[in-house]
Amino acid sequence: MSGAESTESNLQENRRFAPPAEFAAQAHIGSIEEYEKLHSRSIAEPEAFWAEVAEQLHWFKPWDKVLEWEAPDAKWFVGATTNLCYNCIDRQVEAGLGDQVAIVWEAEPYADGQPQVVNLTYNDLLREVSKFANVLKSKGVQKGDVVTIYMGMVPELAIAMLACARIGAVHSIIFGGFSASAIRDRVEDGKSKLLITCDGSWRRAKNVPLKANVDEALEMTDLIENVIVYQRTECEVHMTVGRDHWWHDLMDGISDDCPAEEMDAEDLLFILYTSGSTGKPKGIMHTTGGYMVHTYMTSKLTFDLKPDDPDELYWCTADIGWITGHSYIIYGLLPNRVRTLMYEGAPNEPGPDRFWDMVERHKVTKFYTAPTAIRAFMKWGDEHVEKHDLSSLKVLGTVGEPINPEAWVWYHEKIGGERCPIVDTWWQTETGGHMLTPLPGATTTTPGSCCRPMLGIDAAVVNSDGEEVPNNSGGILVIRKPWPSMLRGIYGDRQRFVQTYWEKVPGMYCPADGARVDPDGNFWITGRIDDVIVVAGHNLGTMEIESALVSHPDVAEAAVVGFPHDVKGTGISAFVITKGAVPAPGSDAAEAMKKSMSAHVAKELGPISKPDQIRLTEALPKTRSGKIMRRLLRDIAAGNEIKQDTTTLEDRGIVEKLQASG
Ligand code: 6R9
Repeated sequence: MSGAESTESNLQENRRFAPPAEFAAQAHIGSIEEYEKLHSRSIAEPEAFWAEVAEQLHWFKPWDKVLEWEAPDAKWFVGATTNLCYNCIDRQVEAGLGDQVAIVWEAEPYADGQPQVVNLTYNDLLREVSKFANVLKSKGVQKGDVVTIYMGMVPELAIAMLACARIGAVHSIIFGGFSASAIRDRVEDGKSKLLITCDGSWRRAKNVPLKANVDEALEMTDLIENVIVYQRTECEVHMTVGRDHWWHDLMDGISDDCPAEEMDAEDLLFILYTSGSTGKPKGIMHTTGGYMVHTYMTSKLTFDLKPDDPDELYWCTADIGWITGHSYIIYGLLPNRVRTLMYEGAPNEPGPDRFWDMVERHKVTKFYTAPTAIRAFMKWGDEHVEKHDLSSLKVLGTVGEPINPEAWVWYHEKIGGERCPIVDTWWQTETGGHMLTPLPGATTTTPGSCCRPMLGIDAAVVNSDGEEVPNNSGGILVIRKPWPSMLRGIYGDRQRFVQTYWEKVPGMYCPADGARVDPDGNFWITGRIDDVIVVAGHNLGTMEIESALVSHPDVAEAAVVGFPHDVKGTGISAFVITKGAVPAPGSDAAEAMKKSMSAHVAKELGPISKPDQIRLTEALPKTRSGKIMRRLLRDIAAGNEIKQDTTTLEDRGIVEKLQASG
């Protein structure tokens, strides 16, 4: 089964799954009629609708106006002040609920066969976050400064980000799987002067050398004045005197009194980099008030969160280094006063049942993961699932890429015991929170479709003139009205922001995904319409991988495309023109060269960008005007028969050669 086949078969998909009556009866939104009524009103009267949601949160000063909109610039909750960290923590403490658990953390590796689990209450968080906020201040961090965070999945990562939000510093979190040059690029783009990291992080019982990667990055830029190092794996690290400080030394004896800064609703909360279709990653900007309101509401509705149920335990398996972790491990969850589970390590360590073992031991109620993980579990075998009691689960979610119906049905049967509604959530780093998704108590789902727009979201599928296309015809997905957690820009690049998102279909937000709407009004995402590929749920720019390849000494030119991959959804296929003679296909020299190129990409960009296939060649199929025929490369990579017209090719023999070299 592959991603591409699934798109084909989706047109025939006709299975329907209604929410179980018992679930619907207790849900925040319990019928499709109720959803439709609320949705229509949210589109007709957006300001009144969002104001009612915002009123459920804490504001130091109320807004004068809900929305000021002049495309592409939105200002939400104009004139209001608030603090997201305050809404995550202090509010619960002030309501007398400080002893309740906020974050449950499970470590890797398992010590003595017993997993180490840490519970952090709202009181614990308030103390630790306030202390660390004072540490940041003591190092000169001020409101508006960009703080870079490059850590593993330890509670201190949550503490660090919340501490930034508390004092109004803008965090820029870098996924721990990225390499030194990615750190350098982001530090320089954000002009960041302080960086927080760990000595190392645990993944599959191996130490990931985070601090060593930072050291390498900081040899390439001198912007960073202070590095704070949290000790996790106790691996050997080099500490540069005057620049590097241990987290525990700085926290020792510092005051735990640090009131939350009053932030303007439109003050920058964080930047998070996402791949674009040109080489350079985009620093997506999110601001305080709107992002808070949207992630709060969508967490509550999509997962039907119940703060007053003492058994409620929500688990999103993403890394906090991605938007999913930002919005749906921390910022959307804590204001909902629901326990959120964070885990360190990998889905198959210590065994291929790690997730199900965790669900059983912790009695997880709401579970959110990616299709790529689901497909991996399918492949590893049902026996790892069947030995665990998963009866605590109530809602299952997916995010990151289209889910093929087979994986959806497996998730429904094997994990959800045919009783849990599945929410297939479509959204992006740029949208901040859920945009298209079923609501678990209201929506009759169909495998592979992310169903309907979230409340307040005006989504449509249009042609390039912005006109809606008929049902079941493919088109461009657009969002026609502003929403609170929309990106406010690309850090330092106004022009790119306007061009990337607002010019394809004038006046509407264009996420660069293709889609269609079926006759029931359900949305189906058909894939990216730009040069971004979604690999194992991660956005990768093909251009970025191409530039990494070209910086290898043996590479003259490279073209990268996606191809259907059983587990990752999309795999990475690279076509490389070598500088010297092309080694014979299958020879040791060819294999060694490919290996060295792969390792080079992993080093430049991180292991997730490593090509799954490399074809070494003396030429690439190009049109006479010199354009690489990417569509043709996609077919070759997928092993498809070439049906396209290749008459415009400069050298037609090249296609056969490439097919033979795969
Ligand atoms: C949250 C996140 C965004 C891109 C997006 C789309 C793809 C995400 C999806 C989905 C189909 C879903 N995508 N969720 N495609 N169905 N439920 O993943 O953000 O990393 O920015 O990626 O991922 O192509 O445009 P981000």
